Amino acid sequence: MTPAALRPGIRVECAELRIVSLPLLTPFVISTGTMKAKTFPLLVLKGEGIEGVAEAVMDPQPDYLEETIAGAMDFLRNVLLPQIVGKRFSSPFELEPILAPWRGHQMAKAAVEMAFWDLWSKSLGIPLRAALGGIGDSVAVGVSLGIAPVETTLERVCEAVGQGYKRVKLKIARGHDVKIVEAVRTQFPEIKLTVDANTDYQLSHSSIMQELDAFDLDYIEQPLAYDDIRDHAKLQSRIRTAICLDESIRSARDARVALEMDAARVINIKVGRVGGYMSARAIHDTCDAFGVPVWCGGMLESGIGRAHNIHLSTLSNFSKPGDTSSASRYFHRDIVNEQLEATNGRMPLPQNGPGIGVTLDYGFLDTVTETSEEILP
Ligand code: OSB
Ligand code: MG
Repeated sequence: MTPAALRPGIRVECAELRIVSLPLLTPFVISTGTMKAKTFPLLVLKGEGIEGVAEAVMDPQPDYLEETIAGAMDFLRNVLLPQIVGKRFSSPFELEPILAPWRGHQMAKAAVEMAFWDLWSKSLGIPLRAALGGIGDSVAVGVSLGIAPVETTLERVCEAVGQGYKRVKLKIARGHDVKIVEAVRTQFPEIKLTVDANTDYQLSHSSIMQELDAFDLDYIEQPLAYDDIRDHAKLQSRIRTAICLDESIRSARDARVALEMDAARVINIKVGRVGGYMSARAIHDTCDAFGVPVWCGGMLESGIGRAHNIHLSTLSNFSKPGDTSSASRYFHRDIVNEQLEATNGRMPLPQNGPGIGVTLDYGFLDTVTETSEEILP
């Protein structure tokens, strides 16, 4: 077989960019706000009769990180896609000189890179997992439960545990922390339990984090500011529970700095947040070198993003359960033809063809598409 690098590659003939909106079955509440629908840019790169697909994970408003859908659409439409469409690339690595010079916009860049990885692996006839270097046909997953009253939370935990999920993550916020964790831990003494504060605390709240030490949490995710690493190191020195960073890690350099400072002992990788698969793999490898486990986070993605997440999670250092739970927990109906469902806490790798292994249900997609445009050379 000819080495991939010597093959002619694939020409991106055109791009289709949509905004899609799917209602969520249950509003998802975190410390920064409530999501009632999942609205996202969907990108299809087309070439040589093949389609590479990805979704972008920024929110309409800059409440998780700085990017917004409006800003990303402008950047994709006017800057990134015109640099890609009409060109031939022999591998995703050739996108780097186009993507790297632009500041920020990790989620927009990731969408382009991810769609191309899908297109490229399809052109090679291999699963995305194989192109990325992963192994296995399923990945361990847990659930992420939004902020809710104690009774509701206990019911949701009970349901997730009954379904066999490998870990339960509770969203916390100031005033909604120790009591809820205590209630869940008391009723479920054995489960793997974590919390995610989505940046709601400051170093002055260290005593609350110290109280959480009593509940044998696997980690406390992103307690402090999204743009901080240093204070997380101070906090880590004051508590026994591992800190897991999410929002604060956008690059392999961020990961190295955080691990050198002992600001985190676990890292959540979201391809969108870190600017694509090359960056995600670099973070994965950096963590591996430090002996630090990673896991794959989620952004309430549709089946497209979910499929990407599952393929990424097959890399060897994804050794803690990820957030890619069953799509039926989020949506009445998905935009892909394949139903992505976990059984007994394992999500099977979608394998309906090469690449991401899922296919768009165009009939349904059209009914949930708010805008659609084509970018030609
Ligand atoms: O911090 O991981 C997060 C959802 C939206 C924004 C931020 C986060 C989340 C989740 C959901 O935790 C994970 C999922 O179920 O996709
Ligand atoms: Mg998080």
